[in-house]
Amino acid sequence: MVEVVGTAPTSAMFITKFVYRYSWKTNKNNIKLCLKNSIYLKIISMNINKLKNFYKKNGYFVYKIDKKLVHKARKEFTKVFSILSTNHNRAKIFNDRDIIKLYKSKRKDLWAASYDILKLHPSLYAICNSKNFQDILKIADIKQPCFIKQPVVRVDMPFDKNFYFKSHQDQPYNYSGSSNSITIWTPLQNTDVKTGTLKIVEKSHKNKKTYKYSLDNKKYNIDLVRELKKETNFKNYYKISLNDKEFNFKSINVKAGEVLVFSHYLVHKSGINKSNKIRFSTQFRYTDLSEAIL
Ligand SMILES: O=C(O)CCC(=O)C(=O)O
Ligand SMILES: [Fe+2]
Repeated sequence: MVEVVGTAPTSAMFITKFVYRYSWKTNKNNIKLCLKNSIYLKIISMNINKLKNFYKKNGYFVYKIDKKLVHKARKEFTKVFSILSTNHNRAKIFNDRDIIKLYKSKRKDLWAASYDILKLHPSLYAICNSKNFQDILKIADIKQPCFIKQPVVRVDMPFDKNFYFKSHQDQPYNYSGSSNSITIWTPLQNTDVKTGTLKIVEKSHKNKKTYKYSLDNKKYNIDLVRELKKETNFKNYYKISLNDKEFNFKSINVKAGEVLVFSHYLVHKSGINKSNKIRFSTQFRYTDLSEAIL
């Protein structure tokens, strides 16, 4: 059975290796949603100084980027699946339905191989090389930006919970990064509760506190950094969770052409994709070299 790893908040090297190893083997409705989400409307219309303050206080913000680049990346991604499929004498791939068909077929390995190529695709780098990203890094006060690790792509298939991330902070996975490190979560289509947008806990980045994890909600005593530093294959990271009862989660409906930027101390979790489309997203993680402990 081929095991495919969608993605992880991977940054510790061994987890990255783990992902590679296994993956090769193996106008109306929107307006309604916006109105419901008034905090969202407030953020999206803020100027840079207001956003800086909002970010300091809440640990996240939403920012507009070039929609064309986002649409292009999604198109190019579909093309990657098509090229690999036709290279192996299979049908052309035109849309999400065809990708889902490939995923469910005997040639899931072609899906996995395509997935591995996505994070290397130039269209992804066109997004993060845009002027908007420079603005974002300024708002987050990152003076000498550098990737903590290679950008990640998630391809969340409908109702596939395998790669669902329970509540966590990114910081433990990126413990060598600067304390002002950020994730720029970039969906390649509109996201909402149905598509499985990210759920975040406002202000949970405060005091740079890190929380303990638990397996199966038993005892909240797992120090994730310590586990990761052991460099043993800590494969449980998909199964562990912070104590959800401690936090008040909020879904942020991020649209295509927008990004959700958050501190590595902010508590968040995945939303499940309950739609019949694929939820593509990319995660750019930045550290500040001027503050990083390397
Ligand atoms: O996209 C998701 O569902 C989770 C992503 C995440 O936790 C992250 O990028 O840090
Ligand atoms: Fe995360």
